[in-house]
Amino acid sequence: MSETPEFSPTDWVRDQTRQILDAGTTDVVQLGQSKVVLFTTTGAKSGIKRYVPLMRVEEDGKYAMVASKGGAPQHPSWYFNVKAHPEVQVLDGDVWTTMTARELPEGDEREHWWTLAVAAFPPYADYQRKTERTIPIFLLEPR
Ligand code: F42
Repeated sequence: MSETPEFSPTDWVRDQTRQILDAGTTDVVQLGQSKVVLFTTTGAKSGIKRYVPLMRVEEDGKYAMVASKGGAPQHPSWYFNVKAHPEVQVLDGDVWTTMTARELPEGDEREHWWTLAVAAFPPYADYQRKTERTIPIFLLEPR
């Protein structure tokens, strides 16, 4: 990548990101039984590139980014960054791929990906119960 992305200001997220980059693979980090992938995003206002680790929700080479932020009342900052700059990179295992993200509207496709997301990481269901917002899902397809 041409420019070195910034790390999260949150300690545990920064530590997991560093573990992945040091090992060169996402295989070294899990939350419980669930796998993690590493994205890079571009700041909506700043244009700054940042690393964003998220749970691995994948099907047929497509990925979902689930903007759960632990069931917080507000969307994570990266949600606005991906809306503004839908081209993201994803590291899954030791392979980086460039993808284009689009937010899924309410409907069958979103339902399908929400089911996959909860199967991949069951706490997402608790996070949705905790918050009044509908947790956004981006679908990512190879460019
Ligand atoms: N978060 C999730 O939402 N979903 C997941 O599935 C998930 C899994 C996961 C697995 C491992 C792990 O280590 C972390 C995981 N996280 C997951 C946490 C995730 O990586 C993020 O830390 C979390 O979602 C919060 O995202 P955030 O973007 O709100 O993070 C804050 C702390 C942050 O980094 N803020 C920055 C800052 O400097 O304060 C970014 C600010 C920013 O993006 N500014 C934009 C800009 O232009 O530069 C403007 C944004 C705007 O509002 O327009």
